[in-house]
Order: sequence, then structure tokens, then C-alpha cells
Amino acid sequence: MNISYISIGSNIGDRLHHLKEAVRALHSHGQIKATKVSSIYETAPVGYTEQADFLNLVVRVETSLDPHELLAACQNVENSLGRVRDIRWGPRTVDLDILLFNNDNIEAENLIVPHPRMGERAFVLVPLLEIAPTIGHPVTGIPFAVTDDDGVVLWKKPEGVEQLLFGE
Ligand code: A4P
Ligand code: MG
Repeated sequence: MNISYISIGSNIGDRLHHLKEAVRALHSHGQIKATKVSSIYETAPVGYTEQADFLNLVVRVETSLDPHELLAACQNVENSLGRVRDIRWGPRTVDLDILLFNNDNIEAENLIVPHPRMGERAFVLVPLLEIAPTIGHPVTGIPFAVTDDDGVVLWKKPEGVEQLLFGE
């Protein structure tokens, strides 16, 4: 069984609904099980800054899929929730990025793991370290650490995966 951490973000429409639907859609895949989910954070946009604040979380999944199959599953979830690709780093109903996949180091054309920008992004690291406090970079072994959590505010406390998946 493989363990992967996936970052989910939304900054359009009913952001909470989009995050919940994304976690539920992943979990409803026969070969993906959501086992931990972070709190939800409200985060200032990084990259292209002329856009609304995001809600972000990180989910830990167990999966028998390989990394490319998991990426395809993530993209199916994005598409099913109405994501239209437009501006790079721009607004999105929902964006799923594979942060880590076991200790794999993948450099394919369409898939880079660990996610290349994760180490510098508080909106990724704060929720990741909440559910995996000692996790380190698979290649260097250096534990991930948040140097600056500016713009990342706890928005909703952890409800546990059951509540997120099956609650209101
Ligand atoms: N791709 C390569 N590696 C991966 C990976 N590990 N996980 C490829 C997922 N996809 C990966 O992604 C573009 C291509 O990346 C995909 O075709 C896939 O093959 P995309 O989702 O179509 O486009 P994007 O999301 O606009 O680009 P990208 O590079 O994923 O952007 P980022 O870096 O994810 O930035 N600010 C806040 N506060 N919160 C956010 O969630 N998100 C972004 C998106 C920018 N600013 C943000 C947030
Ligand atoms: Mg993306």
C-alpha cells in the first residue's frame, strides 16, 4: 500500500463545499482511502496575488494506485468539480497537488514529486505538518519546517476524516 499526501485548495464559490467534495470524491475511488485530514486554513494567494483568498487543507491517503494513476484520479476530481484551466496559479474551484508519494522522487514530464514548490509554501506546510509533524524530504531527509506562516490562518478546526467525509 502506498501513502501519499495531497494538497487541496479552492478560492472560488463555496470553497468549503469544494474541499469536502474533493476529499469525498477521492475517498469514493475504490483504490483510494482518505485516512487523515488536516484542519482547513484560510490563506492569502501566492504567485498570482490578484485573486481571492483560498481555503487549503492536506489529506493523507492510502492507495494501491501508482503515482501516475493517482494524478489522473486527482485530475478527474478537479474536472468533476468544474475546474477550468485558465490562468496559471490563478483562481480555481479546486486544485489537487500530489505533495509526496511514499519516499519516491519522480521527475516525469507531467508529474514531479515531491511537489517542487511545497518547501516554500506555508499554505502547504502548515496543514501537512499538522497531520505529519515529523515528515521530511524524501531525498534530503531534512524535516519540513515552516519558516514564515504569514497569510495562513486556521479557519476550521480538525473534524477528523469521518466528519469531513460523512458529516453535514
Ligand atoms: N504536475 C506536475 N507535478 C504535479 C504534482 N505533484 N501534482 C502537473 C499535481 N500536478 C502536477 O497543474 C499543471 C500541471 O502540473 C498538471 O498538468 C500536472 O501534470 P494544474 O493544476 O493544471 O495548474 P496549476 O495548479 O495552475 O499549476 P500548478 O503548477 O499546480 O500551480 P500550483 O503551484 O499548485 O499553484 N495560493 C494559496 N494561498 N493557496 C493555493 O492553493 N495554489 C496555487 C496553485 C497558487 N497559489 C495558491 C494556491
Ligand atoms: Mg495544480
